[in-house]
Amino acid sequence: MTESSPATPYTTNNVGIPVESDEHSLTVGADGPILLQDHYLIEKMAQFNRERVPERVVHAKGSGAYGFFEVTNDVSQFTRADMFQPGKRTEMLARFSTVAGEQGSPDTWRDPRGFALKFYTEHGNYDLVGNNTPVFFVRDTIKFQDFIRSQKRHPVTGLRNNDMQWDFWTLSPESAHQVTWLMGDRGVPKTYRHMNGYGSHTFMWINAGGERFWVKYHFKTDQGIDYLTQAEADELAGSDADKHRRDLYESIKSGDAPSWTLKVQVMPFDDAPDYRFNPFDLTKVWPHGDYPLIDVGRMTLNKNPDDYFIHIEQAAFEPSNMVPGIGPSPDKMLLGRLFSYPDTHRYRIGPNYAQLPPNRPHSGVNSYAKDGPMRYVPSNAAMPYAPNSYGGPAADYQRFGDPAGWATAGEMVREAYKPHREDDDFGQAGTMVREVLDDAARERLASNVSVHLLGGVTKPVQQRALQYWRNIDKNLGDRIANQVNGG
Ligand code: HDE
Repeated sequence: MTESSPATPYTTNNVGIPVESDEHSLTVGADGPILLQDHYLIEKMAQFNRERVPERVVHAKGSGAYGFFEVTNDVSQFTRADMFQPGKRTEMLARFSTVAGEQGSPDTWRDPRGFALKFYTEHGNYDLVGNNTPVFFVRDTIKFQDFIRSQKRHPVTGLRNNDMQWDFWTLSPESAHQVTWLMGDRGVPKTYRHMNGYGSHTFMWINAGGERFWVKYHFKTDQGIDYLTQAEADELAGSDADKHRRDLYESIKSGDAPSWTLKVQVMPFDDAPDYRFNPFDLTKVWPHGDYPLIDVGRMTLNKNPDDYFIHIEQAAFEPSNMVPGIGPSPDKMLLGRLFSYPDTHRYRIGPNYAQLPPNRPHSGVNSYAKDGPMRYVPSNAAMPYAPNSYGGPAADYQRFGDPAGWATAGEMVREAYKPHREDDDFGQAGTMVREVLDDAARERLASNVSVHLLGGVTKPVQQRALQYWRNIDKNLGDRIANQVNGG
């Protein structure tokens, strides 16, 4: 038996009872069988078997920190959301992630990065669950599950498979814009601190007078955009798979708190029907020349969580968390996500996930929800039903009701978005290649794509992929074809 000095805390079991040993189970004689009455041993084994919750089906590998958001410019003419009112400071949580890799996968694999934010506002949690790119691979929720399966592991081999990736992408030409981002420099940020974040979807803002606007969020990194080349990323994937997690933790720990400046593009509500691109299509951006960036504020991450599992693994972001002054748009991806996230949390964490520290609003809860597994914060409501005559909470439509929404009418259909005059799948990707990238960046893009296409992609899919790139930009496509065909 080890002896402890009175100053050393003594080990207890989970209900505080001092245990007899950290090292020896209770047996009949030193070599005898283990006794069932060694309750502590059994508790220890059982607890260990239940240490994991299921990892996120996408965005499993991530890192996060707490911080605050400060308003620096008056945008109250566009939204009444309390966190965007002049002078306001709101506490927040951020989680960054890769998409396709599992929990232990390298931070430097080529992938979009998640940029999930939770703001603890006066009117409950506002979650903005975006990526480090302003667009996405598909524009309808119904294709998301297929898309993700094509990027994950092959059902037979259990291996990642480039052929599945290109097969899906080339059969889904709406992916061209996002794939061009992914295969270029932004596909592997230098660290989480060196990337921008985007709300990606179009959202609705509603001001105090009930006027509606369409809005897109851009979080510009104050550390500057920086990236890793494919060679640097590959090297780090082997030598320091947790490079980006380590970087975020250590920079905050050393007092070097990263920050991002929030800017928004605002479209007057009535511009939407005739805008040159369908403004709700997630594969499109709004060129800044049409809708310039307007300053809003700055977010700063200055506090590492004191327990990774509690605060980051159990963080539950949900695009459906929208507060008064903010609403959804007719983006079919956003609308699907409004269902999917709370659903996954109930399965992954449990139905009372909103009571856990990262998910608990700072503004208090007056909900009528009750009971269920692991519930421990009692309901504030005087009676478990509404309406009641005992002073229980009552919804206040005058203050919080949102008569706005978007106007809609029509038959039920299963159709593509109505194309606007400049809508097509390859146009914006081509503009990016020709007008945003410089020669060196175009060369890195061509090389990243051709190396990827030579990594086990079958001939017919490869040929389709070369056509896909020629559709984006003829010169770039020819350059990739030369490299792939050994020209
Ligand atoms: Fe997600 N996504 N997603 N997603 N997503 C999840 O939620 C989903 C999409 C994004 O750090 C899941 O808690 C559907 C776009 C981030 O915890 C899941 C669709 C964008 C994170 C889910 C999309 C994102 C997730 C997995 C099609 C950028 C990590 C576990 C409409 C604008 C959040 C979980 C964190 C996570 C579903 C598309 C970003 C399964 C159905 C587009 C940053 O619910």
